[in-house]
Amino acid sequence: MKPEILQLSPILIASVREKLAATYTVRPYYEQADKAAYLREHGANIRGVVTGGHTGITREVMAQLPKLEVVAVNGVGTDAVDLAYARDRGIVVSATIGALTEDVADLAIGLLIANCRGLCTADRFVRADLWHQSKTPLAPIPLARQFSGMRIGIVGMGRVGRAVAVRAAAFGCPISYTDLQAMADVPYSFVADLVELARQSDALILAAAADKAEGIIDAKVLDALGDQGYLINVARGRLVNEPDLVAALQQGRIAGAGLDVFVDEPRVPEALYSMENVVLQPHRASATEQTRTRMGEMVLASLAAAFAGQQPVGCVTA
Ligand code: 8YV
Repeated sequence: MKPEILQLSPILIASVREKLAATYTVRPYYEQADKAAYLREHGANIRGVVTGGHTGITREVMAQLPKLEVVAVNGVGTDAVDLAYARDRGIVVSATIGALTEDVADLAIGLLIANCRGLCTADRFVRADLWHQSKTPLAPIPLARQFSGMRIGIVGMGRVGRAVAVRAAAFGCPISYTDLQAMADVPYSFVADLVELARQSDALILAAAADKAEGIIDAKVLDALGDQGYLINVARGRLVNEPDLVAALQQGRIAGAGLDVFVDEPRVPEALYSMENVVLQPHRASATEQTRTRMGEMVLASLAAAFAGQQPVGCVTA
């Protein structure tokens, strides 16, 4: 009999879906209207879970899966999984570590360039057929902020932070960073205090895990970043105090923001919709064919390893 898998979020790559369905009995929890009833019906037989980084799995759901052996996260963040509870129960949790680093770093730089160069505003200008109507070409669009050479402050010098730094350095950007401690193996300046890092930066790029860093980007940090500064978030929405960010943008206390993640996805603060100085994405940093295929293959490998009694690559509960 095929092991039963509870699927908590969709998998967008057909070949991965096919392999999953060929090897396991897949129970698409995320599609169910009555999730509690679905768990009552199938929970007792579930041996594996597939979920997304942002979705994770609650302790309450795990508690209803008495035979659960493995949670394979189709993402790198495990902040939405109760790891202590999983460890206590001997449930293996794995993440797709390393598979999405390049894409997330690419999007961070893309968001910053789009934001400070006003790409979306200028795109809307052309689409609205305003270009040929204006006497002075580009007159209604303010001049942009140069990206090359910007002082970049990276919050979290893990895999993604490092990949962002390599890219920004290629644009001639001086790099500083903050983390729990200085890293001996990176050539960038360490600034222990986040407010000080913001003060020294033209753009802050968030690449930190959210587990113990909820709301670290607040009014104080944003004011230190200042009215010429940009905030880019490709990590987790809850690193940012969202009302503080909205107020800072509304009042021109920072220059702009590029956001791929939000506190309560898919809800986005409505005030952002009409702002020209923000670029918004629906949590898409890892959403390329190549990366999602790699991630899906890692999920399949994690399930196979765990059911064979081996430790999956990307295991975070060892
Ligand atoms: C993914 C993420 O979009 O990796 C993560 O932790 O949040 C995202 O990159 C998500 O996990 C896709 O399922």
